[in-house]
Amino acid sequence: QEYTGIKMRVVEWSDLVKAEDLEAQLGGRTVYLVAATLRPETMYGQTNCFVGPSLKYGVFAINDQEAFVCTHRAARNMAFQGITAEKGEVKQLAEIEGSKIVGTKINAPFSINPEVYVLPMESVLPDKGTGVVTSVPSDSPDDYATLMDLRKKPEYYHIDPKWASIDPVPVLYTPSYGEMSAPFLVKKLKIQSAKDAKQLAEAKELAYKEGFYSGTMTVGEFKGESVQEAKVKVRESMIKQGVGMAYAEPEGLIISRSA
Ligand code: ZZB
Repeated sequence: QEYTGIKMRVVEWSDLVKAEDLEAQLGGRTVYLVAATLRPETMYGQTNCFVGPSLKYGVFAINDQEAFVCTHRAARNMAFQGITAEKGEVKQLAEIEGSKIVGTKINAPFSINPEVYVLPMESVLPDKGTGVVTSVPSDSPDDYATLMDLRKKPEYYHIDPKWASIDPVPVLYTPSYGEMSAPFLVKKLKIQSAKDAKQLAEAKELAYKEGFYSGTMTVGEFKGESVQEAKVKVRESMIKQGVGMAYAEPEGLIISRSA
């Protein structure tokens, strides 16, 4: 899989991370949460970012200036893809539990809402992408369903309601589902919560297909262009501006997908 890695700079750590006193271990580096996405053209609609609350994340030195927060597995992949200063070398500066990262304020590149918060998502897979998922609730049914769950029960999820307060932002139009595919499909398939995994998988498939083949951008630099065209252009633009990078997942290593 060829993902786009999105660099989400830490603006302010959560209280729990602050309490850990990480600074000394970071050597003055700027820290980014790195999210892996297949939909760079939707980045205008980021409203938050997700981590798995029970997953372990590392802070990895990429060079002397920058450090990335992601899973160890992703850091290792990056080390072999020319992303780190030294090939094959994984330099972990610190370890943080996902639940502690929740509440961190980060920058969301290209988003209409440039500052967003990190929220918990139980369904984040540890062996896919970077373990960090940027959230676009207008076009990702999983993101929309999770955001609605969090808003319904903030105490239960140990979040400040403010962190989940940014509403979905329309970024593209499709003839079948209008300007917000995810809320439309969640309603249509009668999805009640993020736990309805089967229907969510179906909604995701439908949203992907319709967006890719029939979507038109309604915001951003490539407004009016097809999603198919914009996808490549937004990606290139993010890479050029230093807020995105190519990140590949080695094929055939996803054991759970084998026949
Ligand atoms: C932003 C985005 C916007 C995404 C959208 C999707 C959609 P796939 O097709 O199954 O490979 N993702 C990335 N890493 C993880 C992870 N570790 N655990 C759970 N989800 C993860 O899915 C790729 C997408 O799954 C990625 O693209 C990411 O969410 C999420 F409008 O990034 B996406 C219809 C989908 N729309």
